[in-house]
This record gives sequence, structure tokens and C-alpha cells, in this order.
Amino acid sequence: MSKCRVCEGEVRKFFDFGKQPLSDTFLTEQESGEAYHFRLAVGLCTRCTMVQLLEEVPRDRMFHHDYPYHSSGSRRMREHFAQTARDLLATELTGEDPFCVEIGSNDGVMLGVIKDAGVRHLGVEPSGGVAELARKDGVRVRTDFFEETTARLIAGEDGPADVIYAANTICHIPYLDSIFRGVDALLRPGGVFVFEDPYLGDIVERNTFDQIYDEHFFLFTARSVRGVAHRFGFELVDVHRLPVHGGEVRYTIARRGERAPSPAVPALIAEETSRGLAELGTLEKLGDGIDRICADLVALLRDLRGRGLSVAGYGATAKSATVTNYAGIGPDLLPCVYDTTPAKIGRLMPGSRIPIRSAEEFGRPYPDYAVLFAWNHTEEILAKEEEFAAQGGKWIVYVPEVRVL
Ligand code: JHZ
Ligand code: SAH
Ligand code: ZN
Repeated sequence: MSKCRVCEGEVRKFFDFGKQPLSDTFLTEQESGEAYHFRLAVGLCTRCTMVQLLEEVPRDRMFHHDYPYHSSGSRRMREHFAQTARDLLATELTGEDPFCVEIGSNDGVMLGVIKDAGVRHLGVEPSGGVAELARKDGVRVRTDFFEETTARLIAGEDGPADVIYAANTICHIPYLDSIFRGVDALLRPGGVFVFEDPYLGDIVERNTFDQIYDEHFFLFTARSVRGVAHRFGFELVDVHRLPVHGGEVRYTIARRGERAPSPAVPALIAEETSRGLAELGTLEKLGDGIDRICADLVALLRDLRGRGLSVAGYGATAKSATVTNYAGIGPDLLPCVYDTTPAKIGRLMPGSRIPIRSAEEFGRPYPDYAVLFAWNHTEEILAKEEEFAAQGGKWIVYVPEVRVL
């Protein structure tokens, strides 16, 4: 039995991927296969309904100087974060000398826009490499993990924050108690804590099981977020569904009693209840889909290879570590993956050790088929790589089911 990271209730496992490597550790050919592995299994807390991993990876193994993910790598995400910044500027950062803190600011894709507006800001980002990229753009960053002690230091040095924002970061943090106490220490009275993360409702609906990997410790619902907020003296006052990264929800949290909750909150929770998102039976069904998708994908790759056709992967995503390692896809079935990220090119996919090549080499020559691991960027990549399809190339997607586009 595993204990809930939020309420210490009982966590019941609903899927187990077995031993998995870290999804964002890209070794070189020279580095041996001694990579760190952990058990990737996911469960539901029977008390507070929080969906979470059963084993926690030490944070500095994942988030360190060489953390390879660059938030600015997608045009659509750059637009999304620019819009987010403009929304925060228009709604929450309107007082005299407002102050915006971002947890997990990465390469500064969001805070850069806040900086350009001349608004006081601070990113808190433990991964030194990406933090340095943000600083080069003039964004103020503290290379640190956000937690209660960090929050108190910031409050002492910079004063209270009007907004504390985080994207794709809070679900990465098992120590939510320290996060909420930190938010409480840093947020001004009347301020808001806004964060957005992959939504369990979308994962269940579209079978996007590859959202489950080391970094995604929690898979949130409005109900589980309302619960954890309440525990620490806060209230979930608004929810917005977002189309990015395969479906997310943006949660707005305020101190209890400070803001009237929007009707969108009970509406989304009611929808979650009717879909059975907090029931073990619903979540256990995900497993059938996972096994079917992996079997179908391997069968398709074997068939294509058997017919002498060439296949490559597109996007060395963190998500793809779950797919390749659970399905058992290695360089024999998929000889290489193309990606634009400098810190990934020339290295190997975690676990599967499939070589990663620069996306610039995709057309030299095009493979017959390409598995779109970055399926959340389908529109952007299909537009950018239209020549591939024009020359007869075919895209393979695997969620919600294996399909040739
Ligand atoms: P993408 C990461 O997940 C890890 P990943 C993390 N845990 C998380 O939650 C999300 O980000 C936010 C490449 N690419 O965004 C770049 C191209 O090659 O799906 C990336 O390596 N060409 C923090 O890794 C990858 O694909 C392109 O045109 O699953 C995309 O990674 C585009 C747009 C991307 O996140
Ligand atoms: N917000 C960006 C980055 C997401 S990647 C985006 O949405 O694209 C997740 C980031 O969270 C990484 O850069 C990682 O270094 C950072 N992170 C992990 N734990 C953290 C913590 N405790 N405090 C602040 N940042 C953290
Ligand atoms: Zn719990």
C-alpha cells in the first residue's frame, strides 16, 4: 500500500508500467546503460481522490543544470504564454508596482512578456541551463526550487506577490504542502495562485497515457485540486480548460473567503463526477487502452519494417519515453527520432537508446512513415513539415488509437 502525498490516505494502484528510465535524461552513445530507473506506477487516493505516482524520483535527478526541455521550442506554446502574460497583466497585475512570480519559469517564455511590459517579476527555476537562457533575455530568475523556505526568502527580499503563476510545474512537485505554505507566505492578501497542468479528464477521454512519466507526479482534476487547496486554507475559485499539451486545466486559487468561486468550478466537478473520474473502475479501464495501443503500434512498425519501408520518430518528447519503453520499441523498429532541441540532438532516447537527429535532417531523405511523438503539436509540425506529406510521407499517431493520418 502506498500513502497519499497530500492526505496520507490509501493510494490504490490502477496501472503499472514497471521499471522506467527518467524521461528527460538523454545520454550520449559513450555513456553506458547504467541509467537510473524507477518504478512507474500510478494510483488513486481513496480519501482525497488525488491521482499520483507511487514512487517519487528525487527532484535533483530530474531538474538540474542540464535539464533539456526548452519551453520556447514550439511556436504555439510561445503564443500561448504571450497571451497568458497579457491576460495576467490586464486582470491581476493592475495595481501600483505589481509583482509577478513564476514557479518553473524555464527559458523565460512567459516572464519575457511580463518583463517587456516593465512589470516587476521573478522566475524561480532550479534547472540552471534554462534559467541562464531566460537571464540572457533580461528575465530575473532565481536558480532554486520553489518551496516554503524559498518563498519566505523572496517575500523578505522583494515583498508580496500579486500573482504566483506556474505552467506544467505544480503537477511535477510531490511536496505540495511546502508549495502551499510557500504561496501563503509570499502572496499578498487578495492575490492569486494560478497554475495549469495536464487534465486527468483529457487523459482518460483521449487515452493519452504517455502523459504518465516521472515528472508528472500528479494528474489533477478540479475536484482533487479543490481538495488540496482547501487543506491549506485556500479555495479553488476558477477553472479554464486549455487546448495545449493535449488538454489542460488552468486553476485559479485564492485564500479562502477572498474571492467568490465562479460557477465553472462546481460545473467541472459535477462533470467529473458523472464521468467517474474519481472511481478506480474508470481509471483501471485506461489499462486496456494502453496495452492495445502499444500492441497495435508495435505490430504496425513490424509490418512496415517487414515490407522494407523506412520509419522514424518525430519529437523526442518526455512522453515518448513511456511509449517506447513500455511497448518495447528500440532502434530495430525505429532507427532514429528527429527533434529540434539542441540538448537532445546527437544523444539517445532514454531507455530505448534510439538515436536523436536534428529535425533539419528529416528530409535527407524523408522516411516513408514518421511516428508523431509530439502529437500535442500536430498542427504546428504538420504545417512545418508539409513537404514530407507532399512527397508521400505518412504520419503515424497513437492516441487515442494507432492511426496513419
Ligand atoms: P513537448 C515536456 O514534455 C516535459 P514533452 C514537461 N514535464 C512537461 O510537462 C511538458 O514539456 C510541458 C520537439 N519539437 O512540448 C521539441 C520538434 O522537434 O511535447 C521537444 O523535444 N519540432 C516539463 O517533452 C518535443 O518535440 C517542433 O516543431 O512531452 C516537444 O515536447 C516542435 C513544436 C517540437 O513536451
Ligand atoms: N513553465 C514551463 C516549463 C515547464 S517544465 C512550460 O510550461 O513550458 C517544468 C519546469 O519546472 C522545469 O523547468 C523544472 O526545472 C521546473 N521545476 C521543477 N520543480 C520545481 C520547483 N520546485 N520550483 C520551481 N521550478 C521547478
Ligand atoms: Zn489523498
